[in-house]
Amino acid sequence: MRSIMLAVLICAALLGLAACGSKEKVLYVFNWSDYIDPALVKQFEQQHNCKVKIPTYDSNESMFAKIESTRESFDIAVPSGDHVTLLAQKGYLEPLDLKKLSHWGNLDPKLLEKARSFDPGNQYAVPYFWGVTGLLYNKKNVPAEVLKSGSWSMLADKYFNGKQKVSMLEDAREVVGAALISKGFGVNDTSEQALAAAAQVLKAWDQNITQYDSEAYKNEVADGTTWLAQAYNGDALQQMELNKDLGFILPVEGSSLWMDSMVILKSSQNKELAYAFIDFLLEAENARANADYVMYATPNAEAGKLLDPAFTGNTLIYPPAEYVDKCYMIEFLGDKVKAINDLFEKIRMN
Ligand code: SPD
Repeated sequence: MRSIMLAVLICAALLGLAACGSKEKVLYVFNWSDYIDPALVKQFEQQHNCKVKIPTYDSNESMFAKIESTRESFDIAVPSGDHVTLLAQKGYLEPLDLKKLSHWGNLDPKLLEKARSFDPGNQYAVPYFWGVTGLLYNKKNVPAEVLKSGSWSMLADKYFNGKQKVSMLEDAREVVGAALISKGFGVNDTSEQALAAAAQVLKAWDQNITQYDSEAYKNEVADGTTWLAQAYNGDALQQMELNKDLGFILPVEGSSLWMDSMVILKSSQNKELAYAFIDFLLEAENARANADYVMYATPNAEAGKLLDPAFTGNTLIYPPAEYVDKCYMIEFLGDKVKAINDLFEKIRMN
């Protein structure tokens, strides 16, 4: 009798262990919205018998605030370069073990070098996509006459006065950056002279701006609620795929330039799965499919070889070198960023 009971107990314990072992793991990837191909996520879930949850954010600032308050909630995040530096300085990032990223070699060495400007030694960040910021418009609503300057200054065009049809991103670095560039300064210039010039421009633009927003405008430019919107290039191109009346301008004065990267949070409870996910996205064919879906420029050189030449030849995704020369990488500014944030708050709260 005693041996039967013992056998039952052992079986129950083994079954329990098996049930625990087979419990589906959940990977939390904190990402920008519209920034990953859902088919790839599904494929990874099937391959790894896990669930990938992708809570989203619409600015580096909100991503950072959330990570500060609930760090253990996420395994991977996708900050822009300046915020990679900030997260690393705060000690929130896991140093990369490149032995666990078998497809790291697919990354373009030139872009890895660029990434070292915000992540010395490529210690924490796996470049994901890079891009520029410009102006999305609806041809049905904005006459060619207004668009022809190709300049940031069209944000202040009198055509829009009193119409409540213009928006800019909810992104201090992008909004103040655009104003700085329009006055011939770089996006990282926090000198008094530069910010005073930017403040003047922003006041003029603000008369036409209805909202500072990075999400709603995507549908609103298509449906005519908004006629002209500052936009990240890939987000604009995703909308242009759906609506042939939309167009996108890279302003003649130049633009901001940024690179978003995947990082693993030190507090992640699922580091092995996080590595597997990043490595999966680094595989050339997966990186190709992802770029094709999100319409941003990939830093994955092997994926670049697989992309349609119409994609890599699209100058709104891969601007020509002479345009890139007029662009400024958004850099980490430490405490100096406060002057930019304060100016943005002052303008939008006005
Ligand atoms: N929907 C994806 C948006 C990606 C934007 N990248 C960040 C740019 C920050 N200046």
